[in-house]
Amino acid sequence: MTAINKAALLASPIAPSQIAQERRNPGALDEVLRGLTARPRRLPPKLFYDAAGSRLFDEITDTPEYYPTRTERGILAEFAGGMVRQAGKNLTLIELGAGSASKTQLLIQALLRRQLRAEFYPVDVSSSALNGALASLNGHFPRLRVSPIVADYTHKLPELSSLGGRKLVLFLGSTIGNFEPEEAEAFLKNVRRSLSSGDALLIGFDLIKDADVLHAAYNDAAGVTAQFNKNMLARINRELGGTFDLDAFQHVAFWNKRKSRIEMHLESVYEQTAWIEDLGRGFHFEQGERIHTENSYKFNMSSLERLLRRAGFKLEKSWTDPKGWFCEALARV
Ligand code: SAH
Ligand code: AVI
Repeated sequence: MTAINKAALLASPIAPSQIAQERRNPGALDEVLRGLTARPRRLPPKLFYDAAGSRLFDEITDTPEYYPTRTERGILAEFAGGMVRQAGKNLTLIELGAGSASKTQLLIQALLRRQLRAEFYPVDVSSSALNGALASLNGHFPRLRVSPIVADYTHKLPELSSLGGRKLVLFLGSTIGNFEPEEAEAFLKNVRRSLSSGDALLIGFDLIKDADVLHAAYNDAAGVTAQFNKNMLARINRELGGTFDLDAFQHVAFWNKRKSRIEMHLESVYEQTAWIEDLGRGFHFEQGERIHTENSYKFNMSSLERLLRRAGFKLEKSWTDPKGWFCEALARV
């Protein structure tokens, strides 16, 4: 197997192996300060994903309650061949927020049935997730060249236009739902600008469903989602010298039907002050005060089509599962 363990030189990327596990993280300081001084308080979901958070996300996907990953995997297992065929010939794959890229293997397999060689550029803010992706691809696809890119895709998208061949950008898992609606549109416009005519986007959308199913998916009985949520504070403790007591905050997740989103918060169990050494200040929390850590928007066919259209993409074909819980959409520039 020759998955190439080196970073592609696209957007000043850093090879995963070069990332030192540092306690201090100056890049996160501004965002943490802005978020914790805002009212209501909030922290950006990308802060979930250090090594521990990426591992916890993968554990979430194995809980019986978290249906999105296994539902999307089922759709890919059945239709990957048709998706790749629809996207076109001689494809280069780019995956945004690839994580461990476990479902992507189904598309890679389908692609390598149609073309002799392929290039795969998984992009993620989490170097440990990309290392995991490399490790699991390693040995399976001798005709695939893998070039991981550690980057925050909201700051700078890789220079996709410099890549050869027709591009197929993957954005799986309904990660698009973690953006606010106007951010999602701006983000997809940005993706479109970095593509050429004929290139395609394959994007997963979690669909609106029974409130109990949605609620359970973000409140699993084993408490993995709660740990994932609290990892945000654990990470501030590790990397910014914070003193957050993880037992003094509780995981709160609920379906907000009016806004069509699951909201995740961390709620202060009692009145307390937490310090962040690198910010040189404390943050006071009243009992019951919350930090809003994530929204996970859910879609229907018309809202996802509208989002794609506003971003300059044309929905060409879509695939769903028998229950109609998740939708994989192929959109063209
Ligand atoms: N696509 C995978 C993983 C989804 S989890 C799946 O479908 O299972 C979301 C992934 O997006 C994580 O791996 C996280 O590290 C990554 N991510 C979140 N915000 C990001 C950002 N701003 N830039 C790059 N990657 C990001
Ligand atoms: C990555 N993203 C689509 C997940 C979601 O469902 O919104 C993150 C997650 N949050 C809690 N559980 C999983």
